[in-house]
Amino acid sequence: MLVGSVRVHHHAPASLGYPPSAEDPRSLRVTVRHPHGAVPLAPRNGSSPPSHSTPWSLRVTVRHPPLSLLACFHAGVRYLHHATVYTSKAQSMIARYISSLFFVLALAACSDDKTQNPVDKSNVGFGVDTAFHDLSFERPVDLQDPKDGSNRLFVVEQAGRIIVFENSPSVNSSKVFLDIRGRVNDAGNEQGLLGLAFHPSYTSNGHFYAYYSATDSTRLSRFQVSGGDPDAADPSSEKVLLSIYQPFSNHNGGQIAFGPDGDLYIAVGDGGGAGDPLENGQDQTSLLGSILRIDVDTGNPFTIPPDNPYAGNTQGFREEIYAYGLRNPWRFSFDPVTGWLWAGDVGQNAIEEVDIVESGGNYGWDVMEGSSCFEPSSGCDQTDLILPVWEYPHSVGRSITGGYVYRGTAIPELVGAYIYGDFITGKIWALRFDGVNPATNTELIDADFNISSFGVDGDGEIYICAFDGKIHKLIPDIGP
Ligand SMILES: [Ca+2]
Ligand SMILES: [Ca+2]
Repeated sequence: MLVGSVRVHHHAPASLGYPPSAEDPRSLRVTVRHPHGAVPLAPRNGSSPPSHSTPWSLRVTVRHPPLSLLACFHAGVRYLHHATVYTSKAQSMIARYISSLFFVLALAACSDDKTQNPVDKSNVGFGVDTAFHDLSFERPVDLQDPKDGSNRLFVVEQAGRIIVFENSPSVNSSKVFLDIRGRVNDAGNEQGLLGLAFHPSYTSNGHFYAYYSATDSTRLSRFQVSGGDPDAADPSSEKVLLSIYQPFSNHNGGQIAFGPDGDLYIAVGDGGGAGDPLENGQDQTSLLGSILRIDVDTGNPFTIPPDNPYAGNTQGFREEIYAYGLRNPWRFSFDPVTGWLWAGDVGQNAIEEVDIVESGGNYGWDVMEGSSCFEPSSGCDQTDLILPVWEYPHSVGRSITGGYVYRGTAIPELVGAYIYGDFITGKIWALRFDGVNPATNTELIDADFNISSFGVDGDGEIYICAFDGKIHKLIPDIGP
């Protein structure tokens, strides 16, 4: 599975900004491609001319491009001079380049211990506090910040309302931003208005997206804020982008979020019923059991990003699919620093899992539940299946609620850790994973409420949507 890759070009454009060497046609250009874009490394001058001018490139696949590689780019750049050879010596260059790459990886992994060590609880405890004492919500299932500088938060109520209020602990009033209860089917426990995403250019275009259950399908729709009131959406502005038939009432997915690439990602469950009876998880001709990716800025109503894994395929696979083999990825998020897509995939009988989702990845369901064979129950073919970076058994929790990588400032011990929880038990954990070494997991809190979702405000602080009707906030607990 291609996640990231390294490309080496023997012609470096001047635009790289490493004068004067960058203007030298003998320079190397090295970029590390991540799923969401390229990051330039360093051009490097040669000391003798290449023997011919045939362009070449080299691509090295890197699974889970290490977090530490990003963090240590600049430190690692100086070691890339090992890659400086010429087109006439391409073979030796490749060997040397690969070894230098892994040298950089090893260096980087060693130099950024914080990405991997378990969260340190020796000096600080962790707690939750009711974030807005005077506000209560009915089955809140999502919390979003529009990133428009307005210091407002938006909470999604499952029955079909979006509530807006000032992000202040003393706030004592809220407004109904959108009420589409008449269009939303929330008859089933997992049905309703499930996800909200503001367009990255919300400030200028006023577009936001909602994912909800209709009669026998789930819909992805675009709405628009009203012309005169920033606290009121225009319910008549709905434009349906996707309508996905749901054979059962459960496993509808729900998260929608824009990635760092500006595309919209949509979590879709396997269609429901125990054990994926319709075998949607492994069926790429079905949108079910997948995370989808679409470009909402071009086309009508959208276009397929050209680098989607099945774009232009001739096998009948759905081109919207970004990754598949998922059971019910109820919540996923992007780490704004690494660009990684973290998902919590709700398990069947035994195992809850955390996945880092890659383009074209097959996350196993229902061949596997977590790292165990499911169908068949033993001896399953695991070829090309991507296993979770973390999982826990049902003795620990019974329904994972995916969260966010903490990038706030109030709790420095958690920076870079993936904060997630369990709907049933109320436990909240911090998971660290650097893309290379086994993940480490630390239980932070055993809360006494059902955790339906997490959310992040403009400061990167983490909130918890709970079925006690309150929004809670993750806080450092200095203790008695
Ligand atoms: Ca099945
Ligand atoms: Ca899986």
